[in-house]
Amino acid sequence: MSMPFQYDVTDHQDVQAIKKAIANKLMYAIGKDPIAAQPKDWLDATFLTVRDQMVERWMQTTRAQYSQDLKRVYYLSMEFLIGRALSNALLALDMEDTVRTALDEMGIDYDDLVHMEPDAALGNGGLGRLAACFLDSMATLGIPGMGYGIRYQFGMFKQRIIEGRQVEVPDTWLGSVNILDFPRDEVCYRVRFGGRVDMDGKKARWVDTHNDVLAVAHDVIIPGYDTTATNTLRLWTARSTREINLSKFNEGDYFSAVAEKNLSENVSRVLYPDDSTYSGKELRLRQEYFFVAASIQDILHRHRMTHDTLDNLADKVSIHLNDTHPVLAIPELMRVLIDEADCEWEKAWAITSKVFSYTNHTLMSEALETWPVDMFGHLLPRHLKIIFDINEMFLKEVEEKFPGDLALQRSVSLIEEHGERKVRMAYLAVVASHKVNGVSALHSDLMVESIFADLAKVFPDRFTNVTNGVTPRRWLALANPSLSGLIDREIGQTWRVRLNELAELKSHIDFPKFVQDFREAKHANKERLAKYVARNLGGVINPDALFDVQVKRIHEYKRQLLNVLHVITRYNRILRDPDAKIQPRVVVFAGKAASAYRMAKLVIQLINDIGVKINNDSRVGDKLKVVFLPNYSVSLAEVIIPAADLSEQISTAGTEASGTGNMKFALNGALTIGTLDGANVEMREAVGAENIFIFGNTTEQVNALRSNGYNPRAIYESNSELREVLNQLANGFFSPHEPERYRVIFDTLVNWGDHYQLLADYESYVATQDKVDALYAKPDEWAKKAILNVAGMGHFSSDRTIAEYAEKIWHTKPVQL
Ligand code: 26V
Repeated sequence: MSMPFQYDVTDHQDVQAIKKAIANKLMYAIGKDPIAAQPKDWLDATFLTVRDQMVERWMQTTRAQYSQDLKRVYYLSMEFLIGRALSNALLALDMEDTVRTALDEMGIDYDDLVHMEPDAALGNGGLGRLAACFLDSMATLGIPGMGYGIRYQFGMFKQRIIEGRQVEVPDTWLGSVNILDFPRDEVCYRVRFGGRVDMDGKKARWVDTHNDVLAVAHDVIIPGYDTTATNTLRLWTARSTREINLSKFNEGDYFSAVAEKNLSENVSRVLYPDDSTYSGKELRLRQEYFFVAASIQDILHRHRMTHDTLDNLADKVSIHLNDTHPVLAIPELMRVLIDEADCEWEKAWAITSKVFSYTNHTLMSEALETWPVDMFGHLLPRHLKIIFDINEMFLKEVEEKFPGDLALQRSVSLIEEHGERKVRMAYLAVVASHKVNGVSALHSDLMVESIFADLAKVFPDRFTNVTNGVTPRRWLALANPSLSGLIDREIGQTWRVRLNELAELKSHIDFPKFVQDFREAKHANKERLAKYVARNLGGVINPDALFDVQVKRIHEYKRQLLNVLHVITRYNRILRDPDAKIQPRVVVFAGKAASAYRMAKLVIQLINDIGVKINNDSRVGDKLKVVFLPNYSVSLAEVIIPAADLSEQISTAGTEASGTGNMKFALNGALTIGTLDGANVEMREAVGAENIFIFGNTTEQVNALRSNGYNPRAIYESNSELREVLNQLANGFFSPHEPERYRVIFDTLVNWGDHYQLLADYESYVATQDKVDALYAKPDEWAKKAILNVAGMGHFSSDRTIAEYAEKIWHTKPVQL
């Protein structure tokens, strides 16, 4: 097969060819004379050059996927936190050295250039980053997989810290030109809203819709690592069906002329609109329908290009629901099959319930989506009717299996009946999917015992576990060149695609030179982070101190506050006995708080306040520093995680579904201090209980305390070190200008029940931190345990995770290239 390329793919190693290509792009695509080009122009020119290489592979893969008529996986997600694309593409294509040299010869610094690229921050946290790791693994394994999501004009907000407080700033990541994606103006679908259901005999029709909007595709190339296999992330952007209202424009009413356009295009404007108001909530529902309606039309269109029937849809298509946000895809597929393709209900249901699978990512009740029936019916009347019909059919099935059990029927109904009637999206997902999985062994068990207990009675075989994983390409090879170079030297390079090979490092702990080199790699990463801190915050941190790191969304259940209680405890100990020998530590925090989450924002402010106090206290010096790094993101994680000695994974047992940061840290040679929560449980098995610091109550103990009466005040009264810390919060020790600032934290913990049981775990946490210090004082022993952590992370590659999904859930095979 020969195609007309600008340059041959076999030339890609050739520095001269790359130089020429970049110079050409600079002139002919960007329109800049190299003499006048700005750094951003060089970035774009380099990007375009590399993109050309990806496009060839992309087209080959697409052709092969069609000709082999493989089953495709569609991963529907409201969030994709893909981070920077250029360095990742260069790694995947093995072009980094060539491009580095080429740029160097043109007087451009490679590292400066790749770091200019803004992150595509189309997500919040774990769920969105997991989706990005999955895309990487699907491409690398050759699974014919495609992501579908929304191309938010403003993704996750940028976090600034002003006077210790989080301030949210819009992230204008799209910038002036965007060359990451290919706009597909011709791939455009109408998405309808509102209207009513018209019954024509037994046949329903959705009519009189208004505020329709167009969904236009933008394709992002997802290169596989060390393979020609290349997949697509298709992101939808909203376009008005009418550019401007000409008659209003002609009347001189310019604002109303474009108002309608703006209104309908709001659908892809922001990630997580403020849903404290009716219109905010409705916008979110609109977003969810917008992206799944476009995706379903697109999926069916692609199917019909090579098949003349929808009867075999379930053999050729798997649609995976990343949490409940895309669950409207279920009634939408039913609607299209019944109303537009004239399927009988039974047949439509048979197809639909084979096509879908669903992952639950949290047990937090506030994150379980429900929609008021009234709002739903206004926006999507036909879908509401379909959901009622599904519910009727489902409750009949329940009645047949458990005759007369009305309590069970009420409990599993898709409609919540007490108070305002609501549609339970998670239940709809369970009823319509052939498989439902949790994201760690513990979470999958808890899911079946708690939120889905009654549904599991009805569908005992439907529930399964697939433990999360992370891509070793981004999270070790890209983020940590010092360590990955060392590993290459020891065991070769193939761990990038067979992460289990890291187990070979176990025996290498007996080679003192390797242990020494490992320590030096960690030190280099700590210096890199120290430089980042100096440049961005102006503070000095000592790379010889223990780097103790907690980076993740700020949430009460993740218990950043427990970490803070320990930090203050250390501070008090230093002041009490200034001459005592203590292990110097730098405690690093980063993470965003949801803009309406008061308590989480207060915790950020507290961290910054204690930082000011402790970091400027001359009695403390290097013994303790507290750093809050603003604007946590994928790219910042790539700098922080490789520098960590200690990884804080300290959620209340039973609350963190899996965690994926925990895996990234251990893979980069940090030791974990953690509770038996989420994937920490499986990590302990993988690295050995002697190589991880586990503390605190188990899920059973947490639950027992909750049901038998938990008395945090008694703990406060009986532990003098803890009492001192909590009193300091209550009396304004860290906020002398506003002594009442942290009173609410004191009350939450001591007087209002301490829902996440920080006080219950405090003593065990502090005692375990003391053990951390003791081990750190023996650098070789510490390093050996850290190496055993790296060596034990093979299981936590997202390649393993995706292979499990492909086998157990999607039943799909890789493309042959
Ligand atoms: C819910 C909400 C509700 C309020 C508005 C903002 C918002 C944003 C996201 C969500 C869903 C959060 C679900 C989530 O991210 N779960 C995380 O998923 C990770 C991947 O499976 C897992 O490792 C984490 O433990 C889990 O918290």
